[in-house]
Amino acid sequence: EYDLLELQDAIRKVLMPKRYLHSLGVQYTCAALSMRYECDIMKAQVAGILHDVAKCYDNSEQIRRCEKYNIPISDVEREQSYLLHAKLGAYYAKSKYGVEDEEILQAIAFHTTGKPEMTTLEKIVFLSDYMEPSRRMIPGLTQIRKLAFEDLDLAVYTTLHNTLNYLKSNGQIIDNTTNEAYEYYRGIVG
Ligand code: DGI
Ligand code: FE
Ligand code: FE
Ligand code: FE
Repeated sequence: EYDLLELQDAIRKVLMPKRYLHSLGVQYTCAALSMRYECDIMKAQVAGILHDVAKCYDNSEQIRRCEKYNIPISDVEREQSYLLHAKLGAYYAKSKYGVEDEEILQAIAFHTTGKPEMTTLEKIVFLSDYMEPSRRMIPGLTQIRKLAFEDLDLAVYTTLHNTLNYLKSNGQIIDNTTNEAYEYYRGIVG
């Protein structure tokens, strides 16, 4: 049903080379984690290769396109409009790349913020985005890369924890969904 070579080709055409390399890295990291957690390897790879498809648009263009397609924009998303590439990406995955699987679309839509009660596939995409091989080194990344293969929920929690600390130390505003995801995973690993 899905043609990964065709999707890779399409993504290579719309994204900058480094962003394309990142997308390939997410695709293959999704495959590896799906093997570990017995998730659908094809579905995870489709979500992985497509997850940043909307990164080809700048911030104001993302707002413009979300308005055009009636994708709801929260106050935080209007302020930090790069967050919209996740929901806009899910929209394009469906409308432009023919993905109809709701779980894949949700995994793309929530790959930046995460959300409470993620499916295994959603957790795999969220983590793969953070840990794929070409991601530039940040504190705690080495630990997360190992932890992801040992305890999926603890890795999701630790990633949210590190991301929130990073955002807060930079005075960035936090999306409700990111906070809700953090509280939820803190509750289940704590
Ligand atoms: O698109 P990528 O760079 O591959 O990764 P991403 O879509 O996960 O975006 C990562 C950035 O998003 C990272 O700098 C953390 C930031 N982020 C995640 N949740 C929030 C957030 N930024 C703000 N301002 N608020 C959030 O809730
Ligand atoms: Fe992204
Ligand atoms: Fe991310
Ligand atoms: Fe990404």
